[in-house]
Order: sequence, then C-alpha cells, then structure tokens
Amino acid sequence: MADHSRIRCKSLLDKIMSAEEAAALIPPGANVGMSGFTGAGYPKAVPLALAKRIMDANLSGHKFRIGVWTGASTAPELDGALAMVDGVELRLPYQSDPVLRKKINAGEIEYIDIHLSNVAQFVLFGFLGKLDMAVIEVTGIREDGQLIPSSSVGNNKTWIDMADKVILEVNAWQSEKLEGMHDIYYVSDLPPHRKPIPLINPGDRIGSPYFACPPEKILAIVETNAPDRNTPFTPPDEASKKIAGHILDFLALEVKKGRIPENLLPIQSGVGNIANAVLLGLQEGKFENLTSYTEVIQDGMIALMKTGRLVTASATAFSLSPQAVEDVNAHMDEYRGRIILRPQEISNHPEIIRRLGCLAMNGMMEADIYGNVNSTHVMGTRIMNGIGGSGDFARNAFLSLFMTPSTTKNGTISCIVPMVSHVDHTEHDVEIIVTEQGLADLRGLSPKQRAKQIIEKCAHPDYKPALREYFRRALELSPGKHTPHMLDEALGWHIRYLHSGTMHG
Ligand code: 0RQ
Repeated sequence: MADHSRIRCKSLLDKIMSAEEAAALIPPGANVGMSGFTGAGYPKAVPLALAKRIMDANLSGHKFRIGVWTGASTAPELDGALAMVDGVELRLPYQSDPVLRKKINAGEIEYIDIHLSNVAQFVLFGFLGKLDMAVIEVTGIREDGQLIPSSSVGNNKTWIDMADKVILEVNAWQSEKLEGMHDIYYVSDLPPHRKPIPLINPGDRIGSPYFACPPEKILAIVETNAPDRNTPFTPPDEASKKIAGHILDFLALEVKKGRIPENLLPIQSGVGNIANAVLLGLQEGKFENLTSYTEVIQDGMIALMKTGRLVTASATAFSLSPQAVEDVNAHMDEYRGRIILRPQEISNHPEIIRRLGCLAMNGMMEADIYGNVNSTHVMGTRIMNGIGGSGDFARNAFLSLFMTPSTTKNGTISCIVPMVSHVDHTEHDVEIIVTEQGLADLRGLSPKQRAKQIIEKCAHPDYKPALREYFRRALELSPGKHTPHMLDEALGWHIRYLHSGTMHG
C-alpha cells in the first residue's frame, strides 16, 4: 500500500486512482503526449492499462487507436505494449522498439521522424494538430503543486502546457534526490518575438527545477514503483575501440594545431557501443576539465565524471545500465551539481549548439563516397530508429563526426557505399567520417577529393577495390563531373544485397 509520501500537495490526494481507471479517461483517437526519452522517465503503468483496454475493445468490435507523441524512445511497457495490440495510429518523433518498428515497416502504423529539437516548437506552431492528453512520469509533487521531474525531461514541459488534461504517474522507484537536478526553461515566445536563450556555458541554469501544472488540469495521479528500461552495459568491441582510438588521436592533433582548446569543446555523444568506447578512451587520455552538452547521459559519461575529467554534463535524459543507476543514486548529492537535465528543445537547440561549439559524435548506418550519411533506413526503405538528435547537432556543431564499423551483417554489407540509399545528413553537415579502418577528414575538400579520402581511409579492404573502380569509372563516364556518379549503378550495391544477401559482386 503506497504511503502517498511523494505527493506532498495534499489537495491532490483525491486524484489518486488505479492505472486502469486513469487509462479509461483517455478518449479513443486522442493524441497523447507521453514522457520518456531513451528508456528513461516513461510512464510505466497507464500505457499498459491502456493497451489492455484497447485489446478488450478490439475483441468486442470497438477497435480504437491513439496518436503517441514522446520525447524519444521508450520501452516495451509503452511502445511495445501499445503496438502489440494495434493501438497506435501515429507515432512521433523517435522510436527503437522492435514490435513498433516491425509494424511501422509493415505499413500498419504511421511514423513521423522529426529532429528532436523541433518537436516542442512544431506543437507550439500548431503544425502537429491538437494534443489532447499528457501522461507524464514524475518523481514527486511538491507542497505547492509543482512537479519534480524524473530521469528524463524530453518534451514534458510542452506536453503539460499544451495538453487539455494531464495524467501523472508518480514513480517511487526514481530517487527523491533527483530534485534540483533539472533546469526547465520556461520562455517560449513565438517568432518574431523570440529572444536569445541565455545559456553561455554547459553548466548554466536558466530556468526552474520543476514543471508547473495548473491543478485543475490534472485528471488523475497513479502511483508506481517500477524501474526504467536500463539495459546492461556491454563493453566496447574491438571495432568500437579502434574507432575511438582514431577519434582521440584526431582530437589530440586538433589541440596541438590550436584549433580547439586543451580541454576540448563541449562533447555531444550518441548512445551505444562506439560512443561509450570514445568516452572510455577519454578516461585514459590526457584531456582534463571536459564538459559535455549532449542529449543523453550514458555509462561512459558517468565513468568519466568519476575520474574527475568530466566536470559538467548537460542532457535531457539518463540512459544507464542498472549498475550505473545504483552508482548515480548512491552519489546523487555529488552529481546533482554537475549534471543538468533540460527540455530537449534546449539540450538540442541549434542556437546553443552553435554558440558552445559542440563536438558532435554520432553513429550512422552508411556513408557514401561523397560524405552523405544515412542514419535511419535499412536499404533505403526500412526505418531503424529515427534521426533523433543527430541532425540538431551535426548541422550546428563546431565539428560533426559520424562513426560506423566499415561493414555490418558479417561483412555482407559495406557501410561505405557509392551512393547512400537514404539521406539524413547531407555532405554539407559532415566533416569527419570514422570507421575502424581510419578517419577521413573532409574539411575543405571538394566532392572528388572527399571521395578519395573516404574510400582510402574508411572502406573495408574487401570493398575498397570495388569502390575505387566505381569512382574511376564514374570519373570517366559521368556526364556531369562535379560529383561523379553512374546513376544506373549508384544504388547497385543495395540492389545486389536485396537480391543475393550480400553487397559483394
Ligand atoms: O543490426 O540490430 O540487427 O544487429 O543496424 O547497428 O552497428 O549495432 O550500431 O546500435 O550504434 O546503431 C545508426 C542505427 C547505429 C544508431 C544507428 C544494422 C546493424 C545492427 C545497429 P541488428 P550497430 P548502433 C543522438 C543521436 C540515429 C539517431 C542518432 C541510430 C543495427 O546510431 O539510431 O544518431 N542513429 N541519435 O547490423 C543495414 C547498414 C547498417 C545496418 C548498421 N548500412 N545497412 N543495416 N546496420 N548499419 C543519440 C542520443 O544521444 C540518444
């Protein structure tokens, strides 16, 4: 039996109800803004209860679906459960759930893949239609009714502000010591009345630690005690370590040349094996007094903080292993001053990323010989996850790096191809490409010069001769030679894979 101690505003106690009762208040067809970002801070009980309600409705012939808007990816209890019962009409802006992904690619669910910094303002601009309901996980409710955010901030401020009604999940699993870690910036003037965002350093606090929500908007409060998705940490593999090594050598050289300061510039690092390898490499390297202005705080970031080398980290969410959660919770008093969680329109804001001069490091699926990058689509058509924040950072960073192993699927796919099968980041937003084979520095190079760099430095030896040959023949045969291509062969590698299961000729 919950003691309601997390709900310190006593006038709200009469709104407490079960997840089933709360889920029953969501109208069929509603657009619902849910909390949640990279498996942190998503509602754990109401979406499951809603999935059960939808399943029952399906069986009784009263099928209905909802629109699901989030911060980014969530977890099986939200995306998986709702997709499983065919309850999602439209999903935005980023996902990574296997069941949901399958249904999107089967054409059963509409999915809009949006730059994460754009979501909040698109809602404010009225581009996405009406937001009917918000379902938000919080750590607690203060005496004055202000809401203490949980392990992610994402779009919660916007969902609470813009939705007609709000359902809160108060999760006792989240550490109470999270209180004070967040920085919710509450100025959202629309153009042409916008002012500069007064954030000059990654560690600056420019807003409130709490969400404000008028009590009359709160329809229901559901008490939960359930962990975030927290996936176990996998140590970096050999390819990731090599990629990290190339990046660290490159950064050291940039410092030596005086192009970046000795403590580097604020680091943005994607999630996953390669990103963790870079962060682990920084632990052993010589850089001190580092800062990070990024989207997600993962294990490598915490490890780097522990060594004292990383001073401050700003993000919109945690994405930690269970062990790292334990560590953060145990030392929350120390981390609270050094970690800041912000709304995603601020963590990923182009104005701030450009001002701070972030070093953006993101994973990709494939790059072509001219430097265009595909981060989202398998063989040009099947969505993997989404663009996430990679575009926010890549276009506006001081330096934009994209990283991938040179091959995938047991060597049957080359991640360096003649022409990418889908473009997320154009050649204009990509300065550095890195594989375990090497690092291609594309700054100041024309397309033909870039092609040589990318093929020679990044391609796997198994595919290098074929790429050289493609480029040679394109130079000879291409009718327009600024960016030489043979259009009838440019996607031939992908077509070959689709027909024979390998890109090898
Ligand atoms: O397939 O899952 O079946 O094994 O894609 O690839 O190599 O495990 O790498 O997990 O880092 O994901 C681009 C998807 C890379 C990710 C992407 C297949 C491969 C494997 C995963 P399996 P890896 P990662 C801020 C920035 C966009 C969002 C972003 C991503 C699976 O980094 O979603 O950047 N990025 N956010 O086999 C076919 C190719 C492939 C391929 C890989 N060329 N063709 N399949 N795969 N390359 C992020 C934050 O801060 C939150």
